[in-house]
Amino acid sequence: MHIDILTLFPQMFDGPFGTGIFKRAVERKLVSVNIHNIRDYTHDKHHTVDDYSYGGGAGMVLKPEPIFEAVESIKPESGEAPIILLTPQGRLFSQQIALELSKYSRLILICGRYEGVDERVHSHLVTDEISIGDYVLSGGELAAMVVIEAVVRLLPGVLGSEVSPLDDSHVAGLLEYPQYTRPAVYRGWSVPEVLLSGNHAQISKWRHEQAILRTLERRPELLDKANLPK
Ligand code: 4HQ
Repeated sequence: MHIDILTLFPQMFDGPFGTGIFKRAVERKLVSVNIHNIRDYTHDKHHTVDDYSYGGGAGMVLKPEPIFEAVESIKPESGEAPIILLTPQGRLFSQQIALELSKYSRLILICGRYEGVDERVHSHLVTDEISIGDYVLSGGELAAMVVIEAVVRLLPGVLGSEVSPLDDSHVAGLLEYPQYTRPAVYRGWSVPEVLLSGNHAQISKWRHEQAILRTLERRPELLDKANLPK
């Protein structure tokens, strides 16, 4: 998969992309990323990317021209890649959407700043709008990183063969069961007996029950969508 990111703060991506699973995926050529500075697509001497909002009001709006031109500069080779804007007005990001995006060979993500981007970017350039949740960020960069991290780990070969992303909690529609490691007793708190029993059928049953109980207590609305036997 190839990912293009449009941003005014390219340095923000250095940390996450230079670490861990993502770095390894890039090294193994399972994913490639190109970060484009929106400011590079301005033509005036001050490299202006924002302007006042027509009609007045506080805050600046990102101008359409540099964003259109940045996308057009990468578009010739991009084919049917979705052009995704990170915005609180987008569809709420989920594991289901991560899976959907993981099927594309190419993604283009646009990170806004200030009070937002000119409406013509929404209406005539982007093909998808995604929100990572109902809270306000200062820019779309962290939201883009969240989306990319969730998508990239679904690409074939990115996780080791030992772990399947299809076993993850939100895939099954339930929260994760409790996990323990050594020591068996820590400060007087013991690991549940069944996990030390070596009885794998009983362990599976216990974990499934715990996952359901936890989901019922903390996120009951998830149970409606989970496919559980009667
Ligand atoms: N933004 N999920 C970028 C967000 C946001 C979110 C606010 C997007 C500021 C300029 N993006 N604008 N929540 O809060 O995606």
